[in-house]
Amino acid sequence: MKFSIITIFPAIFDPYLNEGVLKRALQKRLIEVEVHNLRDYTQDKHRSVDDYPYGGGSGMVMKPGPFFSAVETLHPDAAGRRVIMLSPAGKKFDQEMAVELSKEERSLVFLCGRYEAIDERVSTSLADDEVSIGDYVLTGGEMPALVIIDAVARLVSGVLGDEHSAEIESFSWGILDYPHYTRPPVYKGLAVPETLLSGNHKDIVQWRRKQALRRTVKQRPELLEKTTLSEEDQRLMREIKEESA
Ligand code: 4HQ
Repeated sequence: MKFSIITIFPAIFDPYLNEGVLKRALQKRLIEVEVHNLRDYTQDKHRSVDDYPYGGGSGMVMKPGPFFSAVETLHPDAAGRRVIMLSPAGKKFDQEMAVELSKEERSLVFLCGRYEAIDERVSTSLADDEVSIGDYVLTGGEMPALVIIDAVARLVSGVLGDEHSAEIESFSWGILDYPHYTRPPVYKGLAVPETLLSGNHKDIVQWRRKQALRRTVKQRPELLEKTTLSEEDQRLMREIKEESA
């Protein structure tokens, strides 16, 4: 899986990519990340990437030229690239999009903007997708690009150990995760739920599923609209409702 990043702050990326799971994935050549400085694709002696907005108003706008030059120079074959512009106006990134992107054969090229905005012609005529990581305003597209790369890279085969591969395939996202515990069995008077200490695997699986459903109803009920619950899940849901009644 190949990721390419275009930014005026290339130094942001190395520290994050060179730790943990992503560092190992890079070492194993399961993913490849190139970081390019947008200013290398400017023409003027000041290497300017922004200018005043047509029509007036506050803030600066990123010029289209450097983004077009960077993409066309670095990825001249349009069929081999998928250009993703980070913007709060984009489609909201979620796990479903992460799965879709993880199956992409083309290089994923991330355009990271700074300042007030990027000239509209970048989104309409250079980017294939405009993506947002959430409804808040950041100072740049660099963290959104890292968020997406992180979520996509862990879905690439071999990046997580086998211990986690079942989780990726299964239903485990769509509803919230169940609560996790480790030693000690009692900490500051707070006990681990007894089912988890029982050694009864069937009971544990059912307890976890019910907790996951309970948590989802309470904290993220809208997630349940997207999911189809099994007969067993529906039974557990009835139990949850009766318990709270
Ligand atoms: N920005 N999801 C403004 C974001 C953002 C987001 C990126 C701020 C682009 C110019 N990007 N720049 N939220 O807030 O993706």
